[in-house]
Amino acid sequence: MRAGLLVDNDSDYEYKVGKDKNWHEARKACNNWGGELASVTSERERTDVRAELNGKRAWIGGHDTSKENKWEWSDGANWEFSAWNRGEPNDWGKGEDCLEENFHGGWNDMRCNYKSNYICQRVKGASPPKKSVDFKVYNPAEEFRSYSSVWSGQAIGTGHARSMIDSAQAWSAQHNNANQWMMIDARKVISVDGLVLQSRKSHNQRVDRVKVAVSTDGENFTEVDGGREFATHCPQYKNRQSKVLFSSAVDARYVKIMVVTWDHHISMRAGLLTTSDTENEFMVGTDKNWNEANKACKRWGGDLASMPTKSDRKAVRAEL
Ligand SMILES: [Ca+2]
Ligand SMILES: [Ca+2]
Repeated sequence: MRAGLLVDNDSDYEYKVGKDKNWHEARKACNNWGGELASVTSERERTDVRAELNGKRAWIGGHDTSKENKWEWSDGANWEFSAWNRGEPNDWGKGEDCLEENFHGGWNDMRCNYKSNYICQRVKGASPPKKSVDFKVYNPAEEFRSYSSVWSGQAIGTGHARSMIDSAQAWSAQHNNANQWMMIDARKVISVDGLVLQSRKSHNQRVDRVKVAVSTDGENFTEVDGGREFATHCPQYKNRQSKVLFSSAVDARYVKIMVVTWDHHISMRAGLLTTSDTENEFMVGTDKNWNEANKACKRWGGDLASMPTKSDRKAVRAEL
């Protein structure tokens, strides 16, 4: 089973061979086609891939760009098979961090900027994804985030309980185990296309794989893409944002990001990718006590107005 993709039957994949791209360009071309550089996790998959290549050297999805000699597949599949040539990988010269097939019959690590052939794989019939530029990053305030546990039990919005994209810290869990999660409240039901993620700003701590569950009411949660594990591709020590796209948009107000694997410590920052309008809308009513007003707002699909920031208060006062 390829952990990075939904299906577990090799015959559900199709391949495409291209040429004259470096590894990163090749990966992008595969993404634009709706797939990834091929991952090769068994002798049988290798036979399929080599049949497509017909003897040509080509990039496949393996790389050790996150950490020298820690090889991984760009589609998130587990690294559980290899077919290195004798003496490889050797990280020759100024370094070789990308994987090619059919170099003298086997695998070779090669410098990633080398222009070569490449082979993509995708789930049969998958369509090219919407461009991530079509989505905007929605980064709700710290007040609208909650956590399974927080380092030192710090309060929401302080210390290690700050998970907004570009926050000075990151959410760090109290415990490192696979029961940890963080949740973002979008404040109303929106269409969520995926996540934007960052590792912790200045420590070698990140989350590598997550599952996602969503809810419109905060009580009944559904796992996105049937419980698929998403590779975060969060670079270490970096502020660079990394995007995770769901196979299709989901309606959600509450988005729960559940940690599966991590590096050093569970730490992450996150926002939502959406095409929805995320501005608040308001409704003003009359003649109710607080409890009645609260109920009326809930029936309308919202809440009594909160104003965690000055600009929120300004918007509310403008309505009144
Ligand atoms: Ca290397
Ligand atoms: Ca090499």
